[in-house]
Amino acid sequence: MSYASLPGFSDLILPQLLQAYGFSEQTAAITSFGSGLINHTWKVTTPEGDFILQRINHAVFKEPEAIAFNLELIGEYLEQTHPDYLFTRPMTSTDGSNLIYLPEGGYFRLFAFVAGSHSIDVVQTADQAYEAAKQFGRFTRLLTGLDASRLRTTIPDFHNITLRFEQFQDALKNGNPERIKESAALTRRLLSHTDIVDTYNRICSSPAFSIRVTHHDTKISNVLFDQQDKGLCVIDLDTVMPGYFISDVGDMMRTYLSPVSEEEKDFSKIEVRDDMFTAIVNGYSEEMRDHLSEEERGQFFYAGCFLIYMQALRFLTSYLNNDAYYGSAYPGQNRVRTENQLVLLERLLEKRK
Ligand code: GN1
Ligand code: MG
Repeated sequence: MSYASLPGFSDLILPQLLQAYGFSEQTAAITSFGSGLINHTWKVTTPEGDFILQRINHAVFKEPEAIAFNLELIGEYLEQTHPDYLFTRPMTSTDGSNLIYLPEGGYFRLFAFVAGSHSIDVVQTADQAYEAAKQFGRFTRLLTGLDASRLRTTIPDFHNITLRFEQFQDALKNGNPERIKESAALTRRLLSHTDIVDTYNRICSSPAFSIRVTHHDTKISNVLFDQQDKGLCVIDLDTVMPGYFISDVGDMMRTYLSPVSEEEKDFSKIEVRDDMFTAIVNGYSEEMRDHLSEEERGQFFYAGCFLIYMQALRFLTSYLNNDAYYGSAYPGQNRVRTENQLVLLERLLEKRK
């Protein structure tokens, strides 16, 4: 067996996992895979085929069983109603479990690697944005017949911006005093957009906005594409929960509109590409048009503002709390990411007209 970069793991964990799924240690090769910050992912290559192994971040997902439950429920439903949909369900171990717990390693699951598929890390063309938006819309549409309230909530209040705002205010009171001082100008800029929170509260109390099965992590790397760059399906379903469409559309806006990511330190490179905005609206609407109410259809622009603002709040909250939750790869990363998201929000708001 060969492994490459397995941070934090003793040499004992992976052999145990391979065994749990019935693979031979001698012939399996494991490499780190993807760029997610929360869960860790590996690709497992074996003579029987390729697989994706993932460790669930238990600090973030307090009840990994809730994820396993949701995937089973959705998997069953899709098998009955849309058997052609490519749904990436966790594989069962030799003892019939779809979630493995190892006391020294945490929670793991394994997926078959979808042959012939690839993912994209950065949106380059509007066609890619369109295809991705269509896939996220399709996922929600195919599940409209499944009562979303049957799903378990894997992260409580994940996209509740009212709570995120409260957490930010709490960090302003109880966080690291030096960081609070240093972030005063950023804080002022953030506090000038609280109308975004007010609109969210109106949405929550409006009967025109429906709770649906929502993905909640619609970055482009969570879509599988075929060799012709057509979307196949969505992956990374841990945050699939009941939610509003603004979450999925908003996170696409947040991550596809600008040619540079949330990590970019040169804020002059941040811009809002009109063709990406149109591609997201068209791709998502292609699937969801007949399901969205007129009021919902009027909130595509707001969706972008909502998600970008919430992310800025979450990054600064993390920074003020000494990088709790997100961690940081270099000092100040979460402050830089906050300002990046704030600039993106400002650029988007300039387009309102
Ligand atoms: C986290 O680790 P990753 O990239 O899948 C976060 C998202 C944020 C994103 C920002 C469970 O996602 O909500 O948008 O970081 N996921 C969780 O980089 O908190
Ligand atoms: Mg994720």
